[in-house]
Amino acid sequence: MEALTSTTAATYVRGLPFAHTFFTDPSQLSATAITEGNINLIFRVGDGSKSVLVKQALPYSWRYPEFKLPVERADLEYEMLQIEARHCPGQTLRVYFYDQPNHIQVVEDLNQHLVMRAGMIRRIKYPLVARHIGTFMARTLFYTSDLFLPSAEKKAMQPRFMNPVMRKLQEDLVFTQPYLPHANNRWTKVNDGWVQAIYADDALRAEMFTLKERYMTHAQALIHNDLHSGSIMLNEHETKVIDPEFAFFGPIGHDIGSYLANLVLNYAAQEGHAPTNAERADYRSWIVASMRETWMTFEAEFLRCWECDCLHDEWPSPMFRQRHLRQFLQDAAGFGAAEIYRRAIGLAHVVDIDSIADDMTRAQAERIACDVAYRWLMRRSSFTTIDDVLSQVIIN
Ligand code: SR1
Ligand code: MG
Repeated sequence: MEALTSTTAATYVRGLPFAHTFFTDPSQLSATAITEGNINLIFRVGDGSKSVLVKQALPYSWRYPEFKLPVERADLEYEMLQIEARHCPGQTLRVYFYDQPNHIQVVEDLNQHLVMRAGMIRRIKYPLVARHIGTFMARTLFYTSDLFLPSAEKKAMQPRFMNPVMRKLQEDLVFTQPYLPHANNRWTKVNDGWVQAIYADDALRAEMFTLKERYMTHAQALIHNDLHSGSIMLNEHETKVIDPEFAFFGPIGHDIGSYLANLVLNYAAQEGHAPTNAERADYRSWIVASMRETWMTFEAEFLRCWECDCLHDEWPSPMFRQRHLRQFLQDAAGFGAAEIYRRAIGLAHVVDIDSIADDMTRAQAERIACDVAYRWLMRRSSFTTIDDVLSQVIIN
């Protein structure tokens, strides 16, 4: 099927049997393009009173067409959404219809929600997001790990979620290119010398490649693998995680670290967004508190699931539990560092920082974020509590 346009997206939905039960008058449907993501074509299609989102997987990334991607990623995303819905329905997007031959999903339109990244740029405080995301990560990760799944069942699931092309993309963009001179990398020009120093730092690269190897080989649980504030839609009451097309069996700390890293990126970006020092300090305090609550919720819920839902716990050791949770924390710091570096000096940046108009302020935000990344990366093996992780974030 050809790439949809605003005209053909409305015609497409009008032709679906689903449209005749969902909409009062499908003949009134019209569509507008949504251009926030990097990967898929997305349209809002509505009749004036109700709407859906139409998401089409093309054989390339729509924002970066030079990246060729398998359209079957939409099949994986659809399956992953079903798994997430089983373990954490409150945070999972509802799919109304999946057109498998054309790799098009028709999903609920979260038009009462905002992309979390956009909300954070405006310094909106979300009172429930830490509890929602902490719970989402704990449940989706625990129930797809070896701690819960029977050994054979987990091994049988792994080939289905091999997802080699999407994984290779992240191996390159997150774990390789930002630490070497590469044509894809970009940053604010005044930071030239500082970026060259990163390329010259083989100790940094060695730590990053340790994480890259762990990312590629440590099949702990079915991870979202692109869990950032652009993959979350929310409001004061509700939080939904979207876009799990990168899912594969990987390290649990990756989802946690990626999410926390994007909060750090916004913390750094407030350098250029907050109108006063007081407002900047106030929002940064909220970010740090929310990061703490996210981890505390994750830890408590993960342990609760382990305690309550393992009929035959094959890992009965309190010391192992404690060690395992500490390893997630240290991994989260390492994978979080990779996410920060790649969003500041790699290919795919975040609008939090890129929308800062003044060059010097943007450069400062890049350096604040990467300084946290450096400390997380190089000190992570000493972290035993979330406060150890957060103490590396706070600047005065
Ligand atoms: C070429 S795709 C760039 C990025 O967009 C997605 O959100 C993934 O994180 C990917 O690395
Ligand atoms: Mg995405």
